[in-house]
Amino acid sequence: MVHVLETGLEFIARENPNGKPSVRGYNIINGQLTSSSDGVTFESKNPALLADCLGEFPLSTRDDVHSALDAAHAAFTGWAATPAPTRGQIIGNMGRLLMEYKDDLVALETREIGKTLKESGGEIQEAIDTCLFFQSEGRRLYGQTVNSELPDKELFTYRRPLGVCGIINACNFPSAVPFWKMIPAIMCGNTCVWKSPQDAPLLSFALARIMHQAGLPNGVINLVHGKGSGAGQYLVDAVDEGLVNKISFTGSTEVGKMIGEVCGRNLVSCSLELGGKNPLVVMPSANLDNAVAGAYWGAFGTAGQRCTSLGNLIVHEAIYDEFMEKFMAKVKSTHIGDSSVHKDVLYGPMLSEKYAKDFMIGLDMAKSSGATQLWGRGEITTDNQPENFMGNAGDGVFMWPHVFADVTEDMKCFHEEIFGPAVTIVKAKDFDHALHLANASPYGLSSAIYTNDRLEAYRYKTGIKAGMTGINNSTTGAEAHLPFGGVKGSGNGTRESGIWVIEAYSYWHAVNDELSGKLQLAQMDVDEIEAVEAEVDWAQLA
Ligand code: UN1
Repeated sequence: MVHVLETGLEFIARENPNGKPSVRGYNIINGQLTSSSDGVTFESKNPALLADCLGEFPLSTRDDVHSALDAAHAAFTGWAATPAPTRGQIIGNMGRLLMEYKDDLVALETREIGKTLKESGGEIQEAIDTCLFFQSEGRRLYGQTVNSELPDKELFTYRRPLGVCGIINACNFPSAVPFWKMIPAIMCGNTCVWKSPQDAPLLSFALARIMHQAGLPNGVINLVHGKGSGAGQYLVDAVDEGLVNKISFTGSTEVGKMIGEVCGRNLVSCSLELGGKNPLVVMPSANLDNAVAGAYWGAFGTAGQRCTSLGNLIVHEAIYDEFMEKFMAKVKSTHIGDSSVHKDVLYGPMLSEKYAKDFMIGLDMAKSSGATQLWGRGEITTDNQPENFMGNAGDGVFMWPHVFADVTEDMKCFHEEIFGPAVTIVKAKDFDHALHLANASPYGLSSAIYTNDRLEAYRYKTGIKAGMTGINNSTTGAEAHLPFGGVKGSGNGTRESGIWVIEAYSYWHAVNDELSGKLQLAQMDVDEIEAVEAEVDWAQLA
């Protein structure tokens, strides 16, 4: 049965320049719309048009987070006992509802975080793909039957849910990533407290509401809005209070390490998807136009605000000049603007003013590292705009595309992620040097190589230390059924997506069923079969 719900949102009086409404947003705790316990709110603003306010949302308090945790604990037993295929059916309903509302959600995502409509479309599709994949996982969620070493005894394995999961995601993938986390979590029978990203509360609310509309029982997913240092921190603190059985976090390496420490000292499982300085190598045998297209998209698509965005572009010296000529021509032609108004822009604004501020700090770091700034002049303003900027620069937080060349391994900007439209370019002497450079940053999320030499591609794929590698492809483009995640500073080895993520949201329960009616001791009561003593000369047959 599908429960049809009103959005539950009220419009608030506000004159947005684009005529769009502002709403009073709510947390969703135990299926009920609630405000923060002290009534304090924060605003969500359209980064392409800062005067456009999407609404006011509860700045959740510690009490609110605790209410959400209480609801998740209360719902756990019933949800864990719900047959997995039924849980899968509800997840399937979610996917179908997302399809039905796709166009509206795409427009909302673009309004709230400024991604192009095409990219928002790709992202909602990734959430749909995740639902459709895990709908049928609900019919699998297999355990095994295992042979015992003793007679009249059976062994089994079962996947069991962990309990209450704290979900904290970033706003650059505000639909796909929380679905990557919560869909497998609930499919395995867990319940969740979801701390929405500070810069995407309205979209998060819509998604959580749609999850309930799909038939999700109250309390299985509880949404709390707020800031990382507020609601996010309260959720992490709750690990120390024994109220959380799992944290799944996507965000910075610095915060990820802090979460890992808290979880570690409590022996609570955590999934950490963190930063990256993703390398892309271009070798002389590559199709250069193809390599330029992949590097350009990797660096500047999504305004460089993907975890998988290109960081270090490593170009073999033999084709450096030719590659750079083509690459820079593309960079200089970049169309930038608000995609909900201007078609065919490569990228829109920064995700929010906060991301814009942090990006400017990253640019200063690159400059003071000693790199050569080939292109880019910081924030786009009315009197500082590139040729193909579309719209009014002062309306939102837009950035030039930036290219830093002559980067070397000893520079800070070689090692540190710059979250935004900036690429650092390194020249390589030969393949071994390129592979060395690709491995030399502290991260290991995504990586790529453009080459038409099969042995080189093989050596790159076996020599690179990264969770993901593209061959003749960009650093981005994960699909919903492949494992996503990194090594080194990019995470703690857990994976999102596909069947692999199930390990992150369930534990193995080994059960033995003794049917013999007596106590049989493993290892000790096992019949020992000795090999027959015989002198056989096999050499005779050779
Ligand atoms: C992220 O940046 O956190 O592969 C997720 C990609 C997307 C997912 C990125 N499908 O770039």
